[in-house]
Amino acid sequence: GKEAIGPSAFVLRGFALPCVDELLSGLREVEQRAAFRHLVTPGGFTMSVAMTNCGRLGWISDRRGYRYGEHDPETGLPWPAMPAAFARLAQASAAEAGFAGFQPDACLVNRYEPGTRLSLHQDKDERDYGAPIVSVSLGMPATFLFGGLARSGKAARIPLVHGDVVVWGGPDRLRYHGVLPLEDRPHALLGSRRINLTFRKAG
Ligand code: MD3
Ligand code: FE
Repeated sequence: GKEAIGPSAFVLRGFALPCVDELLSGLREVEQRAAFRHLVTPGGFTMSVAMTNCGRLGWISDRRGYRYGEHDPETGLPWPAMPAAFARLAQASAAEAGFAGFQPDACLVNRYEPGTRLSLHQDKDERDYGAPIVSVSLGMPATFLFGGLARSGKAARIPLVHGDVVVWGGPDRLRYHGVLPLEDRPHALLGSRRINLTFRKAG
């Protein structure tokens, strides 16, 4: 099923379920080479979400700002390659939502624990806003906040569970969004964690 949550934003319920095993083994490879870490914002706050990346470009934040780069600043090594199962799912999800030919060069991996939240923000660090963004939810359920083009507007609350995929593009690409603090509702495979894979064309 394809649920529209905006003019060009869709939830694909359970779309990732057939490839969860492959995604989780890909994730283990990625986190072995590039460990999860808590980044610091330019304002000096430590993010409650732990992050890592795979693909050619990785998203990072530090006191100097937000940006994409080819190397993990912790190790100096290139980010791990995007596992084939990640790239296939991202492309198939985008196509399902009407964005044929999506070729992400960046996958940000977010790890949430009980109490972790992501405050309302826009994704503005990518070069080309023409490409969609694909997000895959694994593990504990979360409530996603989907606002408008201004921070002040009222945000819709969208429940996301293990296996759900969301695709944003076109006029919805710059909408404010965030994640409410996670409740502790342990998941059979992932325990008290939520993993979100966010695929982007950043370069
Ligand atoms: C809505 N992560 O890492 S991607 C992020 O659950 C982020 O970890 C969310 O927001 C998470 O920046 C899910 C959701 C997302 C990405 C881009 C969007 C939602 C969006 C662009 C426009 C509107
Ligand atoms: Fe975001």
